[in-house]
Formats: sequence, C-alpha cells, structure tokens
Amino acid sequence: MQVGIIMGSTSDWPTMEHAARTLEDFGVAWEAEVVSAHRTPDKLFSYATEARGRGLKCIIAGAGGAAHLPGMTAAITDLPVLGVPVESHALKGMDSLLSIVQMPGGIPTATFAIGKAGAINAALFAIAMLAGEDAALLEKLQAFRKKQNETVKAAELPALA
Ligand code: RP5
Repeated sequence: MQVGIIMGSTSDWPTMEHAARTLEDFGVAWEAEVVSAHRTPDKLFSYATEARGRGLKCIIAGAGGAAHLPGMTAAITDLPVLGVPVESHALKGMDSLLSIVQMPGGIPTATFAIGKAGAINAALFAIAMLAGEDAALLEKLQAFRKKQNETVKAAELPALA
C-alpha cells in the first residue's frame, strides 16, 4: 500500500470514500481503516508506529468534532499526514477544522477543506507527492488537470428562466 486512509468512525466513511475513490481512479494503492484517537488509542499508536515500515508513503486522516486523529498520528509517525476535517452535526465541521489546523510548531499536519472537497484534495495532494518519483502517475495527474481545465472552460451557464 502507498497511502493509508484512516478515520475516527465508520460515520466518516461517506466523506473519506472520496479520497479512496480519487486514489483508486489514479491507480494508487490504498487501504482504509477506522482508527479512533479517543476510542482506540492503542490502535492509533500501533498503526502510526508501523506505517512507514509497512511501506506507506503518507497517511490521510479524517475526523470530525474533537478531531485529534490527524494531529496525534503526526505526533507518532514522521510520514506526511494529510488531515481532512469531517463535517460535524453540531458545528458544521468548524470544530474539526480548528482541531486539525491549530497544531503546535514542530508537528506539521496538512489541513484540507471541510468535507468532500477536502477528502478529494487530500488524495490529489498525496498523488502530487507520489508523482515526484513516478513519471506515469505524473502524466495521469497532468491529464486530469488538463481535462478539468477544458471542462470548466467549455461549461455553459443556463439561460435565464
Ligand atoms: C469522531 O467523532 C469521528 O471522526 C466522527 O467524525 C465523530 C463522530 O463519531 P461517531 O459518534 O459517529 O462514531 O471521533
């Protein structure tokens, strides 16, 4: 596996599956697991400790509310950790965002947008990192960006009602 996707709860999967789908579309090998910083701290410790040795190149971690999973993962492993704030019911993900982004100096955790866009962008960011040493993957990323550019330019606005 190249990219590990972890999340605090099965309830995060509808958001985090967008990261998995994006990696899948680019042919990047991924795995996904529920690893809760609060409910299964022992699993978090072993997952983060073993990640580099198992060959993972980075970890995408999604969590909502008191979203300590990305930061705690980054505290344990020296792999790049890409944090996705999952939209919470009570505070719409602002709690998740602030929990992930406000890391103390010394333990960097990349932070993406709340929800689906963040999950997709975390995967694209992981792909961009991996593409530095993978010419075929770089070609796919460039083709994706070119197609996106063309699609947006070709889009037409609806007529007035
Ligand atoms: C966090 O608490 C999870 O990441 C999830 O976003 C949130 C709620 O979890 P559940 O109560 O739905 O399991 O740890």
